[in-house]
Amino acid sequence: MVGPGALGRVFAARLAAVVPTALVARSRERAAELGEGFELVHPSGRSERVRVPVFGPEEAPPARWAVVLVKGPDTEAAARVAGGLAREGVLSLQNGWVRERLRAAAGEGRLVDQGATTAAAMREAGRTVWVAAGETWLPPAFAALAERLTEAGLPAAATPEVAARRLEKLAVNLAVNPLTAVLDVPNGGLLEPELWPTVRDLVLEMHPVLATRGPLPDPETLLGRIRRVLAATAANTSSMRADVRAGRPTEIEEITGVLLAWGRAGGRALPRHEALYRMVRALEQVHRGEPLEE
Ligand code: KPL
Repeated sequence: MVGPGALGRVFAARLAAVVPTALVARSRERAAELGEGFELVHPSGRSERVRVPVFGPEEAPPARWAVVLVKGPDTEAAARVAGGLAREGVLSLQNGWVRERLRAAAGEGRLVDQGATTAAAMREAGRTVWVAAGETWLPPAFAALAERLTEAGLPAAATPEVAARRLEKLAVNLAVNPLTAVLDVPNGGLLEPELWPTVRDLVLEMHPVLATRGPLPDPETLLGRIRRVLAATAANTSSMRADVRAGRPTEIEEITGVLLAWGRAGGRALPRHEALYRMVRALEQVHRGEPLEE
């Protein structure tokens, strides 16, 4: 498991119960810290101390599969590490549209692909909180890995429909992540009557552009799915809100940046998404302590 963020830890902890699993951290120092173990709070509220082997990128042993669960800006570094370790394939389950970047960085002649997951986790007061087991979709070539994930309590399916699931996950992230980051509200806040019309406007604006990239449910069905994700993760801080608050780089490029590029390629303006893109970029700067340009 390359990427020991909240979701990476949950996946590693669960997989370790059914198959030998290790985490790969960004450095040897970080690996030593994490090797001490971490507290995992299950969706039921039960808490356990988890220890899985953790390695720095240079020490990690070869593996059958490498699963990448990093933030967008770390995609290339993680794909290079994963590509060097995995004998059978590299699968990313991270947010954002990064399939081509992963393939380019992981190296030729390997099975490298991106799936999608609605599993959710967050860090809270030093603990890793597993919010929802969700569902995970993998490309058909990763069927053996899907079986292990399901055994580990993370329901997963290897399906030819993975492209549709990836696009739908991107749509959810486009509607939820930048808005929660800019407004500084938990996911459930977007269900409030004052904010839901804005979610609807974002979906209506992006739908024609996303629909040129693959199969996508109609806007009302998509809104229904977004509503369900928001209800299931109502108390959650979205990953983009968490990144902004912590002064870390966000995934705005891999999420809204990708949509805006598709809009430009098709000659379609996306003023609402463009505005959110600019606001998140400005927030990143402010939280880094950099002055905004005149
Ligand atoms: O993927 C997510 C994220 O925060 O990145 C959602 C689905 C919005 C859950 O918080």
